[in-house]
Amino acid sequence: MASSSDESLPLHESPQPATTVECFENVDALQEASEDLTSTRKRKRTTCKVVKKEKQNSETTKKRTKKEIRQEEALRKSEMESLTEAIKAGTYRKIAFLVGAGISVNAGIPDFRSPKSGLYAQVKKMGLPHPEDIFTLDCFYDDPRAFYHIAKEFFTYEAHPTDAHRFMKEVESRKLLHMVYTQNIDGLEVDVGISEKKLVQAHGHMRSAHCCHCKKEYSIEEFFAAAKCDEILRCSSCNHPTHGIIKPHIIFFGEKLPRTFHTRLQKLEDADLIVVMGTSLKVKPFSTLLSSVPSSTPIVVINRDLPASCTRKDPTDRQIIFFPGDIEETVREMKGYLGW
Ligand code: CNA
Repeated sequence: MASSSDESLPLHESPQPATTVECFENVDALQEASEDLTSTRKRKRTTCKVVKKEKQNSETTKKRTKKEIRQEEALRKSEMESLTEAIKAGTYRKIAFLVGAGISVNAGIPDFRSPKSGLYAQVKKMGLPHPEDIFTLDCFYDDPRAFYHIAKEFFTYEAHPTDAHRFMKEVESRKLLHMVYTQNIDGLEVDVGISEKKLVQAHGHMRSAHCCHCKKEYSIEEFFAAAKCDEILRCSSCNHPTHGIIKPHIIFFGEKLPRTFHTRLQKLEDADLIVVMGTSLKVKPFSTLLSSVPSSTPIVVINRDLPASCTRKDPTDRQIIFFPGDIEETVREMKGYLGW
């Protein structure tokens, strides 16, 4: 299912890194960007409002007739009813979630690719031509300041699980959860209480850190303490001049995914329902996960837009049920139908 026409920068195909100078020159701009973000958060989580505005904008771009809207609403209602009736009837007992940054947007953490509010747009606006370079080892070794800055601004913010996280936990509490495969590094799945054995944090997490050269472990508190003072934490053990830098346990573009991603990959085949939430499915190899799902397994997509890899003409006629709109609203609607 992975689209060969993906525009994004796949995890195992690193982008051409920007020059060191480009990274350096834009640290001040990033500072300004993050000041913007802080005031945005102060103004009662305006991120969510921006997201809503974007939603309205995209909806008005394509003018739909009243009849079309009524038809869409009727279809949504009937699909929501049959899905939730099937869950209530016990048809699906092994539900697997494939999730991404979109489920944490309502917690105040921007995603990558939303056109205005996404992290890439905010960083790009400030003049960094290739924002994704911040997440490459080449740029990190050249100048870790940009990444430290982003980490300080976006991941020290105290975020709490959203309704989407709570929905997954509810599914687990009702013994219907098969697995959660997340691309998120914010750890909100852990905070909401998803058990470790049911969770794959495919792109790592921000709970601990290590030296990129000798792998010595450091606490995330040490990392953030340095980041907050705009200092770079270097390894006191190996003192390696270029690679002895402390980085959280998150996976950069081009790095290997954690072992659990590979060892628990096969479990996806046994799921009887797949729910995709809050991801553009543009980052490989995560985006290829759906290809290991048998074509008889229905896929539910809860997202503002349908990921490109889900719209491709599927010769197996896979059933894809798409609930467009805000994730939080959709999961609340679903819970209502489920009577949870
Ligand atoms: P992405 O490419 O930014 O896609 C996010 C998707 O969510 C888009 O399709 C949006 O339209 C959709 N979306 C955002 N908000 C909403 C909403 N409120 N309602 C409905 N849909 C919404 O992000 P992906 O997760 O697909 O990309 C994978 C990257 C993002 C991974 O490498 C992550 O580590 C990385 N990331 C993680 C976080 C985090 O941990 N919270 C934050 C930013 C980026």
